[in-house]
Amino acid sequence: MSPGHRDVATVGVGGPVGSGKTSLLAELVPRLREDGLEVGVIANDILTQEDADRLRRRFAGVVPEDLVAGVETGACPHTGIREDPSTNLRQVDAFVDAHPDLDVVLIESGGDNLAATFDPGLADYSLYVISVAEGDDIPRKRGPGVVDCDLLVVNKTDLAPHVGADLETMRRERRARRPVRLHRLQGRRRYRGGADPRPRGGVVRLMAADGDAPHRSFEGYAAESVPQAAVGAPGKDGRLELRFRAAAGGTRLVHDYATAPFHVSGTLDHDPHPDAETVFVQSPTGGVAQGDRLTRHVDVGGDAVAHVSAGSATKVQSMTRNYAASEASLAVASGGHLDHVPEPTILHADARYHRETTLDVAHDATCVLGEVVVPGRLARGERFAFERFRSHTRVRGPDGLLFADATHLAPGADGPSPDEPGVLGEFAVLGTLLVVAPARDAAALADACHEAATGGPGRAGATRLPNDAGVLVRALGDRAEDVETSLAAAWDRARRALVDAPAPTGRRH
Ligand SMILES: Nc1nc2c(ncn2[C@@H]2O[C@H](COP(=O)(O)OP(=O)(O)OP(=O)(O)O)[C@@H](O)[C@H]2O)c(=O)[nH]1
Ligand SMILES: [Mg+2]
Repeated sequence: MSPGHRDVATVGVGGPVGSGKTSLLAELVPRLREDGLEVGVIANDILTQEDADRLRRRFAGVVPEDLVAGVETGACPHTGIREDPSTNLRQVDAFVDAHPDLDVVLIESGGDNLAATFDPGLADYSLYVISVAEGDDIPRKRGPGVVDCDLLVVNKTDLAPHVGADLETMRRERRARRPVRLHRLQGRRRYRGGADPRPRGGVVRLMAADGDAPHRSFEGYAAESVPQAAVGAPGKDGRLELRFRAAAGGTRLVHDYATAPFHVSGTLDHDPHPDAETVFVQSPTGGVAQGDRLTRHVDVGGDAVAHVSAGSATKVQSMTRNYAASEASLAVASGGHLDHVPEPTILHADARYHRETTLDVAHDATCVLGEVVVPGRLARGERFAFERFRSHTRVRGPDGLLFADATHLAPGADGPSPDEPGVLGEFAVLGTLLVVAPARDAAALADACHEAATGGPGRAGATRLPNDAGVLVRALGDRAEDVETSLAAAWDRARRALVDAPAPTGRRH
């Protein structure tokens, strides 16, 4: 039978014994379910149902029991996935018969050697999982399993220092052929469903985001252990949750949770909007350090108006190992409004910082997102001495992605330097203000923001966002204050249009 006969995608997961195939499925499947996909899982073992039983227990309540099946190959595992895949194909058919809406079936092969590949009639796509502990020369040896897969997953990166494996070599060997993802599937907090701070998407995107590296360009850093305190240690793994709801007397902060380095000391009542609630998030530590993983969730309920800012600039400290990452997931329900306009981010020499922001807005909700990036302690003459900064923002409406915006600056790497024309040119400081308002007149809003922003000392402009989702304001300047002044003027104009009140002025400009 050819794959076209079934209306379901099949993905094979192959790899040597113990490399982490089952561990990968255990992480992947709940996320695919969260993405709204109906998933079936087949685990091939030589003589047992052990992996299938393990997965059934793990997926209890997430995947229906009859969508997790074990296939006992009874012989060399590759026989069951390549020479005679009929048992696996029958199982796929049984899944589809019982669950006609099934979207994807993941098929774990029994652990085998580097020659194992999937019959193309069985698997439309294949992932091949190897472990760092098997030696860093595996990719170079190029067995068909490694070469013919669609994605090579190099797992157990945590063991690299102990077995003397060079991750950079493993990645480089593969780069010319198939994409490679470096992973550590063990020792991470288990994903248990519900709000997932990590970004999701198709299988490949999922995997890219699933390991420690949030983006290809950070994979090399992700493999470096942090000498002073492990990733995930208290204080390095900060979490902030804020939930606002509309109440009789105006908006209320109904839930707040903060672990170091985040600190919330209550709400402020200085917003010119009569119903707004303001939270300034403080950071009692000296800034963001290597190995830090910070997540923030801000949830604004229907008709609530919230303003979240920071008490001071975020200083991203110099780094010699690993990197720092910050993820924000923001949501604004119908009729609600959020201003998320932190103080500037200052990238000290050798800083490596990844920031990921996801915003979900109801059609008639609005949000202003601000970001100012300062490339060093300018007063000390430190300018573009950081190593890498990437900020990625995705904004989704009820029907899916409205737009995405990415800034990626790597002064020390190949490619254009940030101070070249076409990048930042003669300017140092970069500011972005996203005015998200899918139900509003984007053209009028863009004109108003443009006029306001261009009155300042920096260079600024505003333009409509894709899908008429709102307005993007960019400002460039020599000093943070110049850029902040332009953005504050645009923010003020936008806020008057969106919620009929000026922007708060509690910030230094
Ligand atoms: N140190 C470390 N151990 C891991 C990692 N991922 C998985 N393991 C462990 O490696 C062992 C094998 O993992 P499995 O997921 O069962 O591997 P598998 O490829 O499914 O194994 P077979 O199905 O038996 O071929 C288990 O003890 C896992 O807990 C990792 O990233 N780091
Ligand atoms: Mg297994």
